Amino acid sequence: MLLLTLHHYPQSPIAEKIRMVFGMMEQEWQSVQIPRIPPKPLLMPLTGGYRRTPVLQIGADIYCDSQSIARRLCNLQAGHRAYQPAEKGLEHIFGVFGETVLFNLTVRVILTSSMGVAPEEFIQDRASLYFEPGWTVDEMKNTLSSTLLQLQSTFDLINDHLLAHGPYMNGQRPSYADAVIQHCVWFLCERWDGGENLVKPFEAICRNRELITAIGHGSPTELSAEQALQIAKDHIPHSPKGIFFNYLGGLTQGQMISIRQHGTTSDPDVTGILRYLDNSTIAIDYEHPDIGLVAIHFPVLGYQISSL
Ligand SMILES: N[C@@H](CCC(=O)N[C@@H](CS)C(=O)NCC(=O)O)C(=O)O
Repeated sequence: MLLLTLHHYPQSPIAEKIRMVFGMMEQEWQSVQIPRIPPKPLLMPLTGGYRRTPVLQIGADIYCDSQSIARRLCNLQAGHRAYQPAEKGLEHIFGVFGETVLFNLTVRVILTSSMGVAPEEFIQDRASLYFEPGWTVDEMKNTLSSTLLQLQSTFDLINDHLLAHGPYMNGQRPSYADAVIQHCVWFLCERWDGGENLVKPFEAICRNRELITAIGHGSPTELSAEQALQIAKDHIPHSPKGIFFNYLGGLTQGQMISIRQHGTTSDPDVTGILRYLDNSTIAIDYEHPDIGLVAIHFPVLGYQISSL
């Protein structure tokens, strides 16, 4: 049985979401630390150029983006502890809300309040991923109070739900949806000195935070990036091939395509041969001289997929 390997760094909130899910799954996993900003030379052979965090590796199958990681995990036996089968659809829908609304607002607060404090190179890099092109420091600072109002409004919705149905989003058992909330609460409280005060009035969210924090991260062991590359080299991809999508937009299995996170110009295109496509997931075959063939998996939602 192949171990799960997470490529990440401790400060990454989106990696924290996956680490929380590992905790719910009581999962053993291997932890590879990657740099916080490019270059990431020991990650690129696995991801074909995708530079974001986290990335999950299972042998020579590589899962980019927390959505595609979530979908892979929920199909594992232990995944049922974090994704009750009957709730899977709602869990993923909530995951999209988490990324597009909750995380977006949170990251704006953290980055804006880090301006002039965190290294300029870091701010510039992250702003190119999360802010609109042409953003200015003044504009971000002027809109901070409105961003905070929106964030509180989002917390209010979640808090109401937890008061009525909690202590977990799904009722009596922890699940992915709790990690979707709590990685943002964690980010806010770890990295912004106003975080604790902002969250405090939302009592059901705070209770949920205590419960999710107590679950922990499962059982990680350290692995070097070189060892992770060797694992990929020693394996071939095991994920299925095929096309299972009604509307294909002209795509055919075996053709060259490129994939990029939607809505940013600073994420590179990842190119490879279309291996698999269904309503939620797309995978390409990608060959790197150092490690041979890997299959790289992305979510369909949120990604720009183009024929070459
Ligand atoms: N849609 C992606 C977003 C991932 C993302 O933006 N992660 C942040 C870290 S929390 C990142 O990649 N930052 C830049 C980096 O690590 O190079 C996902 O859900 O995994």
